[in-house]
Amino acid sequence: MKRIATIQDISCFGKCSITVALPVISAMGVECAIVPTTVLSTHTAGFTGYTVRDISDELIPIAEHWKKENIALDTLYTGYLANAEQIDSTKKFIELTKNDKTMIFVDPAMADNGKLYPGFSADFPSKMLELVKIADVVCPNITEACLLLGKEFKDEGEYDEAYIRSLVDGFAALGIKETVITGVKYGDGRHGAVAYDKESGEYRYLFGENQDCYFHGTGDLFSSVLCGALTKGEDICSATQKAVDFTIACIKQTLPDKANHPYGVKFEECLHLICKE
Ligand code: PXL
Repeated sequence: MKRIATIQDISCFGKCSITVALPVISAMGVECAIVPTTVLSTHTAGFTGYTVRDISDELIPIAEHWKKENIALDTLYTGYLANAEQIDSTKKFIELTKNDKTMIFVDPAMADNGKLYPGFSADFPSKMLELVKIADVVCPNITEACLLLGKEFKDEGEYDEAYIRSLVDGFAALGIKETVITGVKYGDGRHGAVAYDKESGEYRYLFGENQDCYFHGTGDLFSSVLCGALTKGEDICSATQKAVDFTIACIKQTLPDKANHPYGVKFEECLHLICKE
């Protein structure tokens, strides 16, 4: 059985980060160890007055204990991190717990729709870039890719394939082996992700049907499926297609229930789609 350790926050309510990664990765038949960095009453997008407790001073003691126990990790998967200090601790955690075969998977979850999430200052992306640079695989959305690479953000309808290609090339130039750009929508109804494998030079579009709506937490669902499938040994194209298909299935499952829309997608009712055969 493969083993992933994921380093991100616990948002007690709101279906994102660890509360998504743990069930999704487990359903895929991969062990998911968790390293919580912050406990929040809810996520920060759309709720106000949420509570926040930083518990990242536990990261290094946890890593040192795991090292002593010789806990071998196939993948280290990082998601939302709340501040620059957590990025420093996460880098140290990775350094202490990885071995030569561990895949470093970084979802630089910090922004969407052209804007940083609440609470991040403008210099946060340059700090996140330090983590991205040590990754084997990254899966930013277009906003995150632009902020990390210092490129101009273009909204849906304003970009073409050459623009998306320039983002992928930016990550390849940093030495990252596999890049997946999420949330790519072309005007012809194609909506999905672009995957690039530096070694083979293969560059592919993996599209699904466009769903004209926004749900919080779908980025975390996407990256959890992608990370789980890559850890199981799937190639980047089939792993990305699996993540696209699952995310769309979860959105479709939720669409008819309008009252529930602010509370994320009903991924629980779709887990059977990714269950280990
Ligand atoms: O889904 C990313 C995410 C994770 N965790 C917290 C968040 C967000 C996005 O806003 O606020 C706490």
